[in-house]
Amino acid sequence: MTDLILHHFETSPFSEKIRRVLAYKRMAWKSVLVPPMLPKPDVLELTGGYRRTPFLQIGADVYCDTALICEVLERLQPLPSLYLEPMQGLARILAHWADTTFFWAAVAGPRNPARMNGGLPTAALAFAEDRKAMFGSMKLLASPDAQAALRCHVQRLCDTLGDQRFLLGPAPSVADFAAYHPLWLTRVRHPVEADVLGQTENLREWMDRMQDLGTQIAQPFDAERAIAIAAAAQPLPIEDGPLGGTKFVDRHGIALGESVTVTAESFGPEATPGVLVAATDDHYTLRRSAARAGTVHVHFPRAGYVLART
Ligand SMILES: N[C@@H](CCC(=O)N[C@@H](CS)C(=O)NCC(=O)O)C(=O)O
Repeated sequence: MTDLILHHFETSPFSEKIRRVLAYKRMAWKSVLVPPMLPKPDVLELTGGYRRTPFLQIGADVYCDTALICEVLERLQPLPSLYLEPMQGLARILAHWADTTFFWAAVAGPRNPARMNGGLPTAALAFAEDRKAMFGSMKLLASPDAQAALRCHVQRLCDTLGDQRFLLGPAPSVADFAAYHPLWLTRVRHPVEADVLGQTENLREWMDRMQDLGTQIAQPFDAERAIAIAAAAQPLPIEDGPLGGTKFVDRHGIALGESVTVTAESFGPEATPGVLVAATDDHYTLRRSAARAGTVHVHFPRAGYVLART
């Protein structure tokens, strides 16, 4: 298998989700640290516009969004599985809830920019400005509402867990990794705000179990070498790629071969332009050319992304 290169940053919860999956599946990976805010010239060289973190690179193939990255890792290393039968549908649904509703309650509760005052250090102000631009018209809950919602969500997770080891049974699924990372942000990155976990002993023990699922087999790497790897490689033929499935599914009246953009439906308005080379039931692939990276395929999940003709 060609090397897995994860482009991520330390404090990013979505990156932590994938780092935990890689450790659980005992997969070795190369670690490229990306800036947490714009400008990100090396990121855009590979993704063509998408700036969110993390993304996974395998040669000249770039996989955006952690939901898609989990599917890719599962195909490459099926065991231990993230999608155990008979719960795989529910696991994906729960993961989607955790990556969206639950994540935003965890972020907005303790750290709503509305609570930030003018006394912030310059770097924090620049970060807040960067994120404000990413929100666009998306509205974050006000902090008290987010905190109230977070407590409800945490209680529901607690009830779902009960006395099981993981959310859907004795082994972890993609739902556990998705529910873990917003709480990791709360407990590990912002421990002073972790009282939300105060009454939830089973959830705290579950977090410890999640934390202990394997150790990282990561090798420090850098963006320049990652781009050189993309330049030296050819994108995998669609039928040979880890996402499998070549059946063209047209839901937009856009044919393969047309010039398109793919954009996140919220948070991060930057579009990736390219030529549509695959559109299956659950993902899109764009072919694009970049000055340093050469021809790359950039893959996105359908859910959560907007496809448009250019
Ligand atoms: N749905 C995306 C969300 C990714 C996301 O929002 N990541 C945050 C970091 S944890 C981000 O992109 N922040 C802005 C940035 O890194 O530039 C996923 O699952 O990958």
